[in-house]
Amino acid sequence: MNRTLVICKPDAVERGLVGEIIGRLERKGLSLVAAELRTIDAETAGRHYAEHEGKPFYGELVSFIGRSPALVAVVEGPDDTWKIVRTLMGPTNPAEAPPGTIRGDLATEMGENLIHGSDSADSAAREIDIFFPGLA
Ligand code: RTP
Ligand code: MG
Repeated sequence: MNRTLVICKPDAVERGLVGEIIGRLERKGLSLVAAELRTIDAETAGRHYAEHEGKPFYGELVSFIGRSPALVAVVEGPDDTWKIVRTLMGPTNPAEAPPGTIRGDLATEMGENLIHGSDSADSAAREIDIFFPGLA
């Protein structure tokens, strides 16, 4: 089995879409290994989004991800589970995300795109270790 990190971002919790989002992952055949509602502090957000440090949207991103509680989860499935989650999520910009994807069906804005999923096997291991040490 293979694991990845999923975050139902603050907008998803605020809009009451956590069940819808996690339900889509579960219906696909993936399972929850861990899940916790938590307000992500700036230091943790900085570690999680380290690859984006220095980019114009970085400050807004860190502030958004910590503005209210998020549902942080470890999801398990077969090989390359991170890729399965990314396919279900759709592209970063909801305006370009096709219908049938989480972002395509449920979001309109780049800055409020509901869900984070690790973007590689290495990212999945690194990110799980930030939020749930030992679970990767
Ligand atoms: P995420 O990490 O949150 O799962 O999203 P992602 O992989 O689809 O996109 P990524 O490139 O990692 O960007 C992280 C988040 O930063 C915001 N962003 N804004 N204005 C922009 O050009 C821009 N680019 C990225 C998005 O909210 C994206 O989810
Ligand atoms: Mg990303």
